[in-house]
Amino acid sequence: MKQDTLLLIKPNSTKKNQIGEILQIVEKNGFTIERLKMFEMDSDLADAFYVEHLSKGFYEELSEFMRSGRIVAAMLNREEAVAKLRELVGDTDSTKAALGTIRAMYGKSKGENAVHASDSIKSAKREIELIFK
Ligand code: FUP
Repeated sequence: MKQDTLLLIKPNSTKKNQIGEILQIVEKNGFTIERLKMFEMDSDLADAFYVEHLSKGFYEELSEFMRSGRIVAAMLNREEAVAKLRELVGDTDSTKAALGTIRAMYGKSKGENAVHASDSIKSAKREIELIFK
């Protein structure tokens, strides 16, 4: 079934001029870019986007990182988009991500992991609404 998911290219990657390369990988893997947006997160948007992590010890660092530069959001469509994008993005911790995944290629650590990919159809709907509203 065709579905939409959300990819965020995080500030560490936009700073290194890796937007084009990452979008190219995504397109080569069968995803169609339906919507695209460049923006900066403020603390309200970071709180809303990562609401499940608000009470975690790493949250302040996560929020600071997400507010440290420009972000590119891409709404992507393909068959089984949510699961396929998670597979292409790799493990949260870039140092543990499988060879060939976007996080292995462009990420540095668990925090600075280059990209975000929605983890379920429900999250994708919520995140797309939040970012593209
Ligand atoms: P993911 O779904 O792979 O993006 O991972 P999570 O939803 O578990 O975490 C969201 C973001 O919080 C990660 F991209 C990085 C950050 N994080 C940390 O910095 N430390 C942690 O221990 C867990 C997550």
